[in-house]
Amino acid sequence: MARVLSGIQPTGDLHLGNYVGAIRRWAEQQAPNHFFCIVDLHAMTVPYEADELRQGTRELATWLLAAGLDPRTATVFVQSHVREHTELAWILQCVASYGELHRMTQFKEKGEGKQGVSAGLLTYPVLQAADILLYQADEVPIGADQRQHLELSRTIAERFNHRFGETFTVPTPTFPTAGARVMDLQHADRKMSKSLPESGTLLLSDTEKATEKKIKRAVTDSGTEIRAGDDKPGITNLLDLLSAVTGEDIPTLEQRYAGAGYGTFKGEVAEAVNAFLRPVRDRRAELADEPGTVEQALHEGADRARAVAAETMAAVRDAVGLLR
Ligand code: ATP
Ligand code: LTN
Repeated sequence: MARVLSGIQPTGDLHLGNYVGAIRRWAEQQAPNHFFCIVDLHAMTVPYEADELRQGTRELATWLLAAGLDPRTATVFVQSHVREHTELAWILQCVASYGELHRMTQFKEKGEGKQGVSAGLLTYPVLQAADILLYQADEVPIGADQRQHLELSRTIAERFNHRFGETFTVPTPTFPTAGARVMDLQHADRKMSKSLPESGTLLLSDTEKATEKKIKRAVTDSGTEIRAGDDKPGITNLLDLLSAVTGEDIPTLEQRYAGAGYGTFKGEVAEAVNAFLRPVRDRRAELADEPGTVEQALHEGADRARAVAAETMAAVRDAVGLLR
């Protein structure tokens, strides 16, 4: 059975894109050799507040469990709780080259033209490679935006194996078939994003009322027809969204809403999204009242992750010539 690892940063509130594009798939396919890492160390590469990081890490863990990740099945853990991540990252920094890190699009996007860019932002993808290689992951489920980072992880693994002998599994990225790119409700040409949490972003933490309001205010197109097409980006988005949450295909939905007005359609999309998120939101509210459950899950998760990570690190230390 394939070993799976993925990671998510504890930065900001989760939105429907994160859920549909990543977390839902993690939960649906979870198995005992699947690892999900809350990458708090990655969140330190850009300016942040210490209290918010701590709070965000707890919050994200709560949402992951609420979304159905079961700590009795999969391993959910916090990156900084397993020290091997930073240890391996250093060793891999001596394998990766400055040039290839400097060429990463994320570094250019988040760093270019800014003052006081951290060295951590440059070495970010090496820490990500360490996250993956420590667990000898065969598969890494990610969104399309992470393709380049995964390519670098593969390069680092291959270079290390070539130089020091077979040590790491070379990981393969996997991408979702549906919901890989949920678009912003106000800007139909831009992906829904945590960094632009405006009225076009549907947050998991929004109330049902707020969700409804955002959907009712979503941009629509001229005309009255409910159909998908390049000339109708707003309605296409809403149809995609409805399809992602109901599992019905677009032609079926187009047929159902033929002749219906935008208002009725939006009302039904809002209802479907709220119905879809209700169990997750309810479970999240329950978990908020039992912080011990989340803490316990993270504690056990770290223990399980550590056991695997320690084994890999022992082999790495020998391979690179560190004295036992
Ligand atoms: P930021 O806006 O800060 O870049 P983000 O919203 O893109 O954050 P990440 O933490 O980078 O979120 O990503 C977590 C996971 O969610 C990744 O696997 C990513 O591919 C996926 N994801 C993010 N946005 C979307 C979206 N709009 N549609 C589908 N999947 C998404
Ligand atoms: N860079 C990723 C988060 C991330 C990750 C990982 C994803 C850190 N380590 C390991 C997959 C595997 C992001 O920003 N979404």
